[in-house]
Amino acid sequence: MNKYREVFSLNGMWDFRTVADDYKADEIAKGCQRMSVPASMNEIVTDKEIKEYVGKFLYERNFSIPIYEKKHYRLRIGATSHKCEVYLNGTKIGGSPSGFYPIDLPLDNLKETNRLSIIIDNRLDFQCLPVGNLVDGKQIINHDFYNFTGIHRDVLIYTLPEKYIEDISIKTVVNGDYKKVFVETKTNCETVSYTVLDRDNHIVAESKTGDLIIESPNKWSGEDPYLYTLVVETESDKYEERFGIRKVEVKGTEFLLNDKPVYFKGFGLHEDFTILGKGNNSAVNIRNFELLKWINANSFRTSHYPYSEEIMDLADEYGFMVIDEVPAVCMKWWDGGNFGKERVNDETKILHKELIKRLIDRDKNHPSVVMYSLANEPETAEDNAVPYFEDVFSYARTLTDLPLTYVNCAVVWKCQCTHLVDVICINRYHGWYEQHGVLSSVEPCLGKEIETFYERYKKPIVLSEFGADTIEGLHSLPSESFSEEFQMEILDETCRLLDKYDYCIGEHVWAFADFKTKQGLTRVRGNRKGVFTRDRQPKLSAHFLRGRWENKQ
Ligand code: GCB
Repeated sequence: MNKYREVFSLNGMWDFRTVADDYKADEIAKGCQRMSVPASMNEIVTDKEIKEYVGKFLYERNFSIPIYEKKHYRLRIGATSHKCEVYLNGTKIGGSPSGFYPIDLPLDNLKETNRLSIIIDNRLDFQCLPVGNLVDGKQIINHDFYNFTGIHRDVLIYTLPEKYIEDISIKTVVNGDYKKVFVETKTNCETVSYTVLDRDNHIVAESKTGDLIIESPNKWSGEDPYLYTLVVETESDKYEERFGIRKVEVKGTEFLLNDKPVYFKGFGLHEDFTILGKGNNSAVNIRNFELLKWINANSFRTSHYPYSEEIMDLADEYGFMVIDEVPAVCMKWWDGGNFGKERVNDETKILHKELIKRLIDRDKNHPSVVMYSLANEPETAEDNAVPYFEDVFSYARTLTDLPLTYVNCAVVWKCQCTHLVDVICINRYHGWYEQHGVLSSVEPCLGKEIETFYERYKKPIVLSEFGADTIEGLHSLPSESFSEEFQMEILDETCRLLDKYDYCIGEHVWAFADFKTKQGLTRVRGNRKGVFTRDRQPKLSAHFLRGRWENKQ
């Protein structure tokens, strides 16, 4: 919001109900209950049928806002899960093929009072991301997080002047002196000017062309996440975008930030909290970042989908390096034949590429994003996975200079796609899913695989998931699985192994906090591998990691 632009929030109470597949939103819905936005509905409702409903849901509300002539009105929905259609006063105005991404639509023909209807479809099949399976209307979910349904991020209306700034891309040139900044602006305005403000709001660079020089610039890093503000102003519009100056490079077996090697310390996270589900919440976001800081982490992965823009802003501010992941999760079903006509096919790939582009478009100006992850645990042992990922990776490389990876679960002896990545990220659960409870299996099994990965590819390796389900308050001496002691010991055992290899450049524990999953024999109220509980209190291993990461460089 500024002198040219207004923003109206449509967050709060909406009407809500399940609807039939042919529902068209052409009249005011009857039989609704109240529902909060942003939030998932699943842990709010008390009716089991609604909580577990597979199909379409209606969210509806009226709104009135001031109408100015000569202004564009746009609707911005941060994300719904999953697909959605949007109706204004009974007319369809757009939608989204996927959850986790912003939807931005023109709002024409506004009346004094308007009815906004959002129809969400929570079904997932092989042409969706995440991938799911639908058998005779029955939803089979194989990914290990609850299939939350709802409007998960802010719903806003914003105005634009007649001639406006549509997009800003900021490129900092970090060869040599780090001084140059190039800005590309998409706009139908005639005169554009650029000003860069430092952290104390002093002007440090000005230009009419978008090429700027900042003398003695401050770099963005974990220790000092220095952010500049770029102000783009035209004859009729203005936009402020923060950015940081930092250089990211993979050189040999090192991951360099501003020419210094970094070691990734942190977690795979989830957007997940009690009652709210996947609803964005500032209080929870800040608590998460405070805990990440407290535990001496320096990075995290947005497992397994793009997180809210508020989280990305906080990562810039707090100085966390982010591995930014697209929602390509669950391209591995145990019966095989994942990549081919019947399952993950060309249609899936078109969406996959579109979602890579939209993530990079959304997050390109965040200094915190240091690498993109193009999938989590696809079945890369299959022959058909090779042309699929060759195409996906070469497309992504046309969109960004940042390093790329996907998170691997195929053993080194079978994986066929590791040649595509800049950093090898592997998820391994020795001592948990393999040789359960046997801590002594970690070193020989994981060690052998890490060494083979290195011998074959000579690339840096991050252990992007490892851990053990742990019930807080459960203690055992000597340790047994599910106890707080066991979790601490398995993390200790694994981390000490990683210390042996200088080409291992990071450890991301699974997971930051306990999170909700579908019901299952191995899930006691969800996945309990959190180092923090679901209400964000530390388990024993949090204290262990805090000490380890304080000293680990
Ligand atoms: C994995 C998945 C993650 C699961 C985790 C587990 O490999 O990437 O989504 O939650 O294992 O705990 O099983």
